[in-house]
Amino acid sequence: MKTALAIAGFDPSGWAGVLADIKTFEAFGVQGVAAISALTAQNRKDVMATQSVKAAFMKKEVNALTDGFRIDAVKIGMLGSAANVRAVAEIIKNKKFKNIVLDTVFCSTSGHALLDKKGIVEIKRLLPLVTLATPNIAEASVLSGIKIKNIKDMEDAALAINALGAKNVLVKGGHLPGEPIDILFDGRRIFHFKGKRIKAKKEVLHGTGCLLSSGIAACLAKGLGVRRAVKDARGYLMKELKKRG
Ligand code: PXL
Repeated sequence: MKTALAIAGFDPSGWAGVLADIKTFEAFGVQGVAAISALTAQNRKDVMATQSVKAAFMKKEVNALTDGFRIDAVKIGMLGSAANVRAVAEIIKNKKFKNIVLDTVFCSTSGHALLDKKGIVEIKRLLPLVTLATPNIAEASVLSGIKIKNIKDMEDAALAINALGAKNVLVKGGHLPGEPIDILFDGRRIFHFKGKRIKAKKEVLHGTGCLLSSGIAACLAKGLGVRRAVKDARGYLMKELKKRG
């Protein structure tokens, strides 16, 4: 059985963070393990508080897992501090991890900051180390410096983030008006993934980025290519959202 590692925050409500990641890995038939980077106090509506784990402890969590598991893919989610972002870069280099999906988590769906400004600057240094980055519109705007208002801007941002080092970039368009489109740039070509907008309360969408990125990581662990992994993970996400709604 393949194994995927989530390095992410703990959301006790289970729809985001490592709980959601592990559930997703298992749904794809991949064994899930996790190193927690931050704790959060939250329910399905709101984040009340966050507390990042010390970088040295996070390294110990990963070291414990790599002594016993062969890691076939890594999903990186909320990191909580600039020190943790730097530690993850070190971990990836030391462990020579492959199939790395970086969900650039800056803010919760409810609007609570999950990474400070220094951390966001450090995230840029992680980009050259990852297989795929999955920013939403706001995150892609910050990373690329392009204020994204339409599909063309999304494509330009995907190219700009690829130029910062991410081999593949998936810019998620759900926060733009109209039918949602995600844009994948694989370093050579741009692909559009069209979806149907789900009419749901904001809280139902809590953790959708986690499900998508961990679904992609699970597919990469199984040996699928990035484009196919995005397609399958999107299918899984739609099925899960229908169950919630
Ligand atoms: O959905 C982003 C996210 C990621 N990780 C954790 C979270 C959240 C949103 O609340 O709590 C741990």
